Amino acid sequence: MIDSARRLGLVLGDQLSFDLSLFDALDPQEDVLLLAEVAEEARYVAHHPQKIALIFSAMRHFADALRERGWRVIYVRFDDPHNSGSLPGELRRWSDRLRAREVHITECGEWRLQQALEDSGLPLNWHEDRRVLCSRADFARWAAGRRQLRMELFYREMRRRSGLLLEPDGQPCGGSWNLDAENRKALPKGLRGPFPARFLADDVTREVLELVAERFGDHYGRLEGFDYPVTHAEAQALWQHFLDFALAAFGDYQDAMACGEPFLFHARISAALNIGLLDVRQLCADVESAYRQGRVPLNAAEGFIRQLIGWREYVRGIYWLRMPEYAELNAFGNRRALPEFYWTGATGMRCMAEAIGQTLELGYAHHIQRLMVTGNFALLAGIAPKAICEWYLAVYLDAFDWVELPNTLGMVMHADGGYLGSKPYCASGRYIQRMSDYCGGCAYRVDEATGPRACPFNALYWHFLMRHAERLERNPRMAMAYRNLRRMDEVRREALWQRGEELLARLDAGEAL
Ligand code: DLZ
Ligand code: SF4
Repeated sequence: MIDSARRLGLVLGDQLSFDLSLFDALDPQEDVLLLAEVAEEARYVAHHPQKIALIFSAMRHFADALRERGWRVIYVRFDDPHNSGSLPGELRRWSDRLRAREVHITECGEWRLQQALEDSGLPLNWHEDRRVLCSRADFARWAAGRRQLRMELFYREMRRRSGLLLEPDGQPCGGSWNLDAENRKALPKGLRGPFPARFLADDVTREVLELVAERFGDHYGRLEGFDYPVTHAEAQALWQHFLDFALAAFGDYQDAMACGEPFLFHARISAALNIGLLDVRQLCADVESAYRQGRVPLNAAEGFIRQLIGWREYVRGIYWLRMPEYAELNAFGNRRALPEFYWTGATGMRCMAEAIGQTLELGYAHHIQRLMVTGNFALLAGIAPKAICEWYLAVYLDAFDWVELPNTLGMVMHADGGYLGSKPYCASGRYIQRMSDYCGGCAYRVDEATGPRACPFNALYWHFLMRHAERLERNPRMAMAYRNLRRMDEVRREALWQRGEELLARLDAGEAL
């Protein structure tokens, strides 16, 4: 029975790391750590049931592991009758009850929660989250005085700072910083990803699964089949599986998509990484040694490291630099509601049905499915940024606002007007056809742009270009697209516009496409 503490330290559901800076400030003998399952975190969006199961189970396992390491831990379960339902509420309840003189916490990933804690009036001592390579202050220093923030420049800086994949003279291994152009091979027919690593539920997870089934049955997404790693050891096993069986091909097929292949050569570690079960420095070091030992090609190693120390750190930096006003941006003035089929997968567009279907089943889709299928559709269809951002935040197991918001609002929707990405990632059905085997079995025809059977991505793509010409036409990276548009005769342009209008009207009428 823990009845008093000098200091109370709060560990959040995405801070399940043994090297949290918070632990340095506390003393296992005299101080107490608090972890709490609370309704406010579980319900602020309708998280995928597997996401709640992952976080609750990983939190329970982590609390046990901390106790084994000698910490005094208070763990508040979701169905505890005294549970106040919020993290500020639990902090107040326990700091009063234990008569704690100080409350300590590692900085939050999400602005929303950080604000709620700051507004709580509790005497908080904040600690930097050193699990990220680039702190908020570091990023602000890098960004200061720059007219444009470009991922590429940030990434080079991070490569230099971390020393990853550098030659002794400081130049990048292989002579170029970014091998993105070598990450875009289409999947050869019949090539399949390795058999996925699966993790069976233990007693702790089984109890959590029962709780989630009972209390979150109203959230979209399937709970059955949950097989994610929930401990550090399991996450490490998933990582090792990727190093052994997938990394070598990851480079070539990073952007490929195939029916019935939700993971291909992707690591599926983002959820474990984002809640703290894996360490970004260790992952990068492992990938670098795989390359140096000749086990994987450079395009795989560089492509993977770019995602971690480039994109991931870059979006986190932008998030903390620009919140809270970033969340309100809507450069195209989009207002359209999110179509119902995002929550059900019931659409004749096979690419969308595949990406959404696996999302509901697994809480996972890889970056090109998110960017170029569900994201591209939302961009072309003019969905309100808040609605599509909320969808991504809810349905993906790895989604936390700091990573989801800039990726969706900035990169997918271009709603920040080009702050994060220099051009919108808009594409017609042709891109999806090139990168996947989806189009073959689709109800629509990818080589048609008008008429009732024409692939909706085609007319919506041209409609998007036409309706936003004023904003986009002068963007040099869009020049080719607008040249193609201008080359069309007026009748063709009009037919595309009409087909686009018809598709958008059907969406507005609540019809599935
Ligand atoms: C996502 C999530 C969920 C579903 N539940 C909890 C919870 O019950 N307790 C908790 O501490 N954290 C949870 N989380 C993660 C938090 O939402 C996450 O730590 C913050 O959003 C990061 O600022
Ligand atoms: Fe998607 Fe169009 Fe291909 Fe169908 S034809 S799978 S809608 S890109």
